[in-house]
Amino acid sequence: MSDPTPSQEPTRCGIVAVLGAPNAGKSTLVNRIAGAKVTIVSPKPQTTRMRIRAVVMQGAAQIVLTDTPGIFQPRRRLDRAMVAAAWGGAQDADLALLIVDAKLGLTDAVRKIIGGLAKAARAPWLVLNKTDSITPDSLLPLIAEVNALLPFAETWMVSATKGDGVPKLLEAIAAKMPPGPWLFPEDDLSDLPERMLAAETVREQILRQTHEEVPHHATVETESWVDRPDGSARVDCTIYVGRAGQKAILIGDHGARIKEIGSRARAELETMLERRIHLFLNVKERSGWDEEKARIRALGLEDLG
Ligand SMILES: Nc1nc2c(ncn2[C@@H]2O[C@H](COP(=O)(O)OP(=O)(O)OP(=O)(O)O)[C@@H](O)[C@H]2O)c(=O)[nH]1
Ligand SMILES: [Mg+2]
Repeated sequence: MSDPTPSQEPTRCGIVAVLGAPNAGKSTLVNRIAGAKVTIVSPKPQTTRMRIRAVVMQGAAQIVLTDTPGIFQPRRRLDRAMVAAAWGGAQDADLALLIVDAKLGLTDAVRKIIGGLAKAARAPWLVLNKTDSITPDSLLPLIAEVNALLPFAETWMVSATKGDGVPKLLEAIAAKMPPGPWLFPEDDLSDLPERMLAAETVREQILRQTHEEVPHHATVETESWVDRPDGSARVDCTIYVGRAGQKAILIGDHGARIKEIGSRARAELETMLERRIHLFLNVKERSGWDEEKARIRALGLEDLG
């Protein structure tokens, strides 16, 4: 049998929550640290709707990285469940990272999150992201401004898309993990079940290919997953939208948009799962789905009423 820690270094393990305002680059950073795509990314805010775990090995340390939904002022029942999932992630963590879009700086949304973090027992770390899109001399005033609100234990500057600063951040996180046994098998990169992965991959394409109100008024559920003897799988997903107009946009001229969403999502899934996928999408109009318990629970979220 092979020894999992040939260096004899005692194992360490910890949970790290990645928090911040919508669109700060949390999921991009999680994927960059994990070295693989575990969570969907889009240019639109409120992309991530649930907590998604990525297990990252760094020497004798296992880092259980938790991507969370962006924290914002919730209006819908769905929003409330998303924001609660994000704060829940912070509570369970050994270390919380606050990701801030350095270009946007200290917005009201960031101030509110800092207010929430101030109640936590452990001082979080500040991670200024998108450093590729700013001039470096704006960073020091921003760091001072943020730390005046709450003294962060450490401050890091990264570009999640380019990777600048990420290896050093990863090393520092690993060094901070408390001694203890690993919580997950080493090769257990993510916790997303295949059905959820399929739904999320379709949703990512909706976020990328449609605009205005459509992405935030759409949800995707995998209705059935059938493994075929030839190694392929037939996957049927339902997309719920709030209104007839949104359904029309999603389907597009002669079905062109939904076809493109399906074909890109299928290609992505085939790459991730390394098998052939036959993906079938069915669009349903369902007004008020974002207030429905069953739809919220289907996202793996806890309904708060
Ligand atoms: N220029 C630049 N863009 C970035 C960087 N990191 C992320 N982005 C972009 O920011 C947008 C949002 O990225 P996400 O990773 O989805 O952001 P998020 O914080 O997970 O967003 P939510 O899930 O909606 O809360 C995408 O268009 C990313 O490509 C970065 O380091 N530099
Ligand atoms: Mg995200």
